Amino acid sequence: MPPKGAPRPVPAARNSLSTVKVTALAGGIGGARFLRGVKAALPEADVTVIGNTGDDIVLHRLNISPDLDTVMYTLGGGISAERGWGREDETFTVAAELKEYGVGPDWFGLGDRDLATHLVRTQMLAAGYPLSEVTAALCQRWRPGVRLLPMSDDRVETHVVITDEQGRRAIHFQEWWLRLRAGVPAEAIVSVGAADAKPAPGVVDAIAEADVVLLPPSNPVVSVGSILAVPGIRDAVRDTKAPVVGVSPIIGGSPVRGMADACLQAIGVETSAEAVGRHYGSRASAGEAKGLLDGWLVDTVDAGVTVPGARVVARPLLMTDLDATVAIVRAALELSGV
Ligand code: FO1
Repeated sequence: MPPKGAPRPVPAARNSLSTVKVTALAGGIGGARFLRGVKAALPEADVTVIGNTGDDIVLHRLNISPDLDTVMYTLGGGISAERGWGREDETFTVAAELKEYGVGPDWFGLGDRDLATHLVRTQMLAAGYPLSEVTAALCQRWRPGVRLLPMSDDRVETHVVITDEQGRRAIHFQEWWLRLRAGVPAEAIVSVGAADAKPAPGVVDAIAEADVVLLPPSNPVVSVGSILAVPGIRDAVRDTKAPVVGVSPIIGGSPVRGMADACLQAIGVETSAEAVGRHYGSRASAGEAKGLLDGWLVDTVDAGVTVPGARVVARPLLMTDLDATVAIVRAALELSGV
């Protein structure tokens, strides 16, 4: 006990794990599923999600933010369980009518309910609201239970350089992903506009002031990579006082979903838990080589993987249901030491 009259020690800012401040850099479907586990594991936590906007696309003059919507719908209870994107109980009447007019593209599924989200976002952006305020307004309806911040209020779009019968050209990521199913090799993946983009308000602080920073099993190139391409965000992760733990999106040499292997190939990174962990790098490395990770969670089939300078732990990583996802989140938090 302190001597009589001594100032009473200030109680710790948080008195239990339940008020922990968690910040996650998330993409679409995999990231959103992981975040459901974060919310279930830490119902009282203060969770900030920095969402990827590199997938954003303008179609029919509508501003569409696929990864922000996937997180918002998944955590807000509106997501299509079957598709993992777009709305539950969805219809595609408008899309069918557009097809009748021969107005494309037909490779991006525009649902009727989903269209309302794009209409609200488009008119708010046109009125001059920044994407971060538009996202907050949309979340007023969906109440995802996390603070969802776009990585930037500036336009950053992922484009993919390919060579096909029309020659060498850059196409929008969504066209490569959905029309080509990433079947044509990506010679380069570019975050158009990133160099001039700024982190959205609150993004850098959310990383700097977190008790733990998580890299969910999102696509390391077009989701996590796009977020890190916004100047200032990579350094914020490198320099935060919070432990940084990533969860491998690759299990046994294959991506769990999506086509992360096609993206990794484009940047010359092998599709393995070890290669992705080393691609993110360790914060214990010095100088320019300083990476992002203190801990790297891999699946049990990848036990033995090493990331020099980071602690690697092997646990089952398939998010087969909410309980499995909660177990993964708990393992990541344990690895972080929070
Ligand atoms: N993914 C598909 O596989 N097919 C689609 O037609 C499709 C439409 C779509 C519409 C709105 C939206 O928010 C997401 C949509 N996605 C679709 C998913 C999206 O392409 C991907 O989730 C990300 O952009 C990549 O992670």
